[in-house]
Amino acid sequence: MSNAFEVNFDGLVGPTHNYGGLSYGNVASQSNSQVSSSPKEAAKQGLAKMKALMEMGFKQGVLAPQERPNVAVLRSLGFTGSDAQVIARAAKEAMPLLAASCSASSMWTANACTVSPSADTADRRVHFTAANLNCKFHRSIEHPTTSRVLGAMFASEQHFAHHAALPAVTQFGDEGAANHTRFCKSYGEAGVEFFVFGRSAFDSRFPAPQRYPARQTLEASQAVARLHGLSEEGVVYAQQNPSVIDQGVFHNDVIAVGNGEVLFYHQDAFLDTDKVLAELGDKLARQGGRLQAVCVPRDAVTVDDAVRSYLFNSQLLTRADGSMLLIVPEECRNNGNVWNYLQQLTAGNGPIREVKVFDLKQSMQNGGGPACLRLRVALREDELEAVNPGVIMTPGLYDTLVAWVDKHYRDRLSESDLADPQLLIECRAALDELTQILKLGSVYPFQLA
Ligand code: SUG
Repeated sequence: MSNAFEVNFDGLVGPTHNYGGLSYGNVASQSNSQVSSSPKEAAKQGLAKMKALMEMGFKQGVLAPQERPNVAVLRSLGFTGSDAQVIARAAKEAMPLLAASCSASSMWTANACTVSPSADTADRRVHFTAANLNCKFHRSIEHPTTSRVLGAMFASEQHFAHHAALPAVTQFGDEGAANHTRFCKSYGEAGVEFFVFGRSAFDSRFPAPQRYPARQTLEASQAVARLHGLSEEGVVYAQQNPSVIDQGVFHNDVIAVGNGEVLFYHQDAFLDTDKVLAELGDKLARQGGRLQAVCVPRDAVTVDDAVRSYLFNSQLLTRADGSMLLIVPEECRNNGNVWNYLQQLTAGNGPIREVKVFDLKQSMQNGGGPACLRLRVALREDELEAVNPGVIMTPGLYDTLVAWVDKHYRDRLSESDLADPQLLIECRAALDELTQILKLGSVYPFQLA
C-alpha cells in the first residue's frame, strides 16, 4: 500500500473580512457585530498558521476565498443597474443583504464540503460533497464557487469525485466537515466516518434544541454517506446534545475533535454517549483500530469555557513519532480552566502530548478557530500527486501570498466601507491575480461572465 497523509487545506481569508453579526446561534459572531475588522491582519494570521504547520512537516494546502461583494446574488434579489448602483441601492435599502453578500465566511473551509478518502468509498475515489450551508443566507451563497474551486484543485476524474450541494431546504441542512470526523488506524486504510447531526427533519423522536438552530440534519448526513458510497460498517451517526447547541455550540467541531484513533470530546457533546462510543469502538475495531476516547469532564471545563476558548475547535495532528499535537487558539491560554486542563492533559500518558498556541483573533471574533479554518483531506501519495500543485503550500508560495495580501488588502474595514464601490474593484483585482498565483484558471463569476 502506498503512503497516505492528511493534508490540511486552509481557507485564505478574503479581502472583505468583517464582523456582520450574521450568525444567530454563534456567540462570537453575535457579540462582535459591527466591530471594525482588519482583513490584512486576518489573512496574515491564517497564513502564519499555514506556514508554521508546513515548517513542522505537515502537508499544507490553501483554499482560495470567494468573490465578494457577491453582486450576482444582489441582482438575483432585484437590485439593478451598474455594479456600483447595485451596491449603492443595497446599502440604502437593505444593509443586511449587502453585509451578507460581502461576508468572507468561505474562509472557514471546514464548512466547504464533506470529504471521504478513497479507502472508504465504493469506487475507491476521494469523494467531495459541497455543503449547502442553507441555515444562514450569507453562507448559502458559497457552494457554487466552492464547487468550482474544489474542481480546479482536485481535477483528476480518475482520483476525485465531486457532488453538488444537497437540495437547499432546511430538511437537508448540511454544514460539511464541521460535523464529520474520520477515525482510522492509518490514513490509507479503511476507516469509520462519524457524522454528528443536530436534528432530524422527518423523525420527531430526535429532540431538537429550543433556542438556537440545529444546522445539520440526520437526513443530510445520510445523503452524503450514500453519495460517497460508504458502507454501513464504515459509518456511525450520532446526535449532538441539543442543550449544547442552545449554549452556542453551532457545529460539532466546537465541542469535539478526532484524528486517527483518538476522539477528544466534552462530556456533554453527544446524546447517548455510551452507545455512540460503543458503536464507534466496535466499528473501528473491525477495521483493525482501537478507539481512544479522551473525555473532558464538565467539572474541569464547562460548555461555556469550551464555547469561549474554542478548546475543541483545535487541530489534532499526528506527529512523525505517532503521538499527537493539539493546535489551539490563544483564547485557550486566556481561560484558566482550559489552560489548567491542557497542562494536565499533556503531562499525562494519553495520546495528546503537546499543545501549540496560535493567534487567530480576527477569525475567532466571528466564531472561527483553527479547526474551522481548515479542510482535512486524507490522500494517498498518488492522489496527492494528482492535486493541482499550485495550491500546495511552500515557502515560496507563503512569501508570494503575504506580498499579495500586503498589496491588495485594507488595514481596516467597517460596515460603512462595504458600500464603497471601490471595494469590489479592489477585490476583483486581488482575486484575478490570486487565480494566477494558485493556478486555478477561471473560477469566479466575474471571470466567467
Ligand atoms: O458559520 N461565522 C461562521 C463560523 C464558522 C465556523 N466553522 C466551524 N465551526 N467549522 C458561521 O457561523 C460569522 C460571519 C459574520 O457574522 O460576519 C460566521 O459566518
